[in-house]
Amino acid sequence: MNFTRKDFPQDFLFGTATSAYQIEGHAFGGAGPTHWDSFAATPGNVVRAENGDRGCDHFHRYEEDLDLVAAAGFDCYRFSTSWARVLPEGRGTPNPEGLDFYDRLTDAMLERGIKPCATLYHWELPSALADLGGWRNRDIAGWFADFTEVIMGRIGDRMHSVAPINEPWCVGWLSHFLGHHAPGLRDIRATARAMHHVLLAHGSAIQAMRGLGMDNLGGVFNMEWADPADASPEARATADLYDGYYNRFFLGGVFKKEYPANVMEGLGPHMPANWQDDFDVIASPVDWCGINYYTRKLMKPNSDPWPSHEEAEGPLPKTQMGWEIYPEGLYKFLTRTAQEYTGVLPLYVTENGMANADVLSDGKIEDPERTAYIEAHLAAVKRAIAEGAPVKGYFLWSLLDNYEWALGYEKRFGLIHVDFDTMVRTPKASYHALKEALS
Ligand code: GCO
Repeated sequence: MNFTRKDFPQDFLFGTATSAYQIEGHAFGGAGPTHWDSFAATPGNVVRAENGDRGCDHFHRYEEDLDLVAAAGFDCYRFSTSWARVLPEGRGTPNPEGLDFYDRLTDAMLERGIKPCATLYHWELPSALADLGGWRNRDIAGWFADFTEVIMGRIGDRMHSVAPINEPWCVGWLSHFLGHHAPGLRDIRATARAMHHVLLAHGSAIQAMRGLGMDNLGGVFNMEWADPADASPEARATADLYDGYYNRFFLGGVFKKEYPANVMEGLGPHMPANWQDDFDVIASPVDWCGINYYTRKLMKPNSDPWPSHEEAEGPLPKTQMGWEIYPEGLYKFLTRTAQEYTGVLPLYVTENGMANADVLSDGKIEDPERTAYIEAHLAAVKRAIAEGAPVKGYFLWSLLDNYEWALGYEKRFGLIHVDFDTMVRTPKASYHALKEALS
């Protein structure tokens, strides 16, 4: 790497991130069924109809995995708690094996000197709640607050930081408008409700954790920079709308108690009754703001109904996901978020990384592309800090190659290669480079 720890402020934290369903092995330990399991079992939704039954077998191998986190020199580990592992029916009686697992996982981090950074929900909704309408049902805010109390009642005393929901845009738009993620809906009314209820659930969980006496609570938002595909005012407006429903809707709700006007032109008629009355809960004060950043999109108009736009092919080099590599976007988001939404509140890059078609040869994986990606994005972070953005940490996505949702097990995001037949872990060259930079 072309940097070391010393290039960043002394209190700057380096971490790596994973999520429960992508690595644990959902078939183990008495977890209940989720909407991802039924989504994946439906033809056409997921590559080879793969699911998270085995994941990376982290449920059994978490100690080995945390040894690798510690050996790399990371300060923090960002993990998520599976709602259906803790409450197999979504509500009611907890699964003792599930609570015990997160308890052991937490202690295993502390024993290794790693700060536990939890996310309460990373996309696998218990099926029993999906049957009741899932994110379309306003009651989900209360169900989620109850789940929050159960899991944080057990491990909350040892958390370094907690965020309720990973990437509200994915829970709302990607899953209910584009239909790419569970529950796979393509319906604007469902989208408007899910977008609002996910923020109501976020605020309700923050309040529940304050009630438990917890602090260092935040929100984790994914952001994609949007540029117009050409110089026309129409293309500019489509990029602004993409920015509106992708980025500004969620920041606006949580930090300004308002949704962007260009987004409400489309979603307004489909919002749940009296949505304006929910902002006091949605905007419950948080202690930090997390940004997950991967790429940007070029947008142009089309003749479809609202939002009447589509992506154009971009000219920049791309990752295995087909995503353009655009570190400048991370710099822009860090500075813009501080200036327009969060002020002096600490910012964290809670996810950043790339998928690469890594191959194991002679027991080694050479992934210079990933090393370059990390260098370029950390340079963008440094630039933002130099200009006054209060960025306090960076989490690499991801520790392990894992289940990349609708794309199955073939998109390799890990610092560590996983052989999905044998479950053998092999650190890649980028892992070794990062370890040296952090030592
Ligand atoms: C995310 C994702 C991860 C994905 C990653 C790459 O939080 O964005 O939660 O689950 O694996 O983003 O697509």
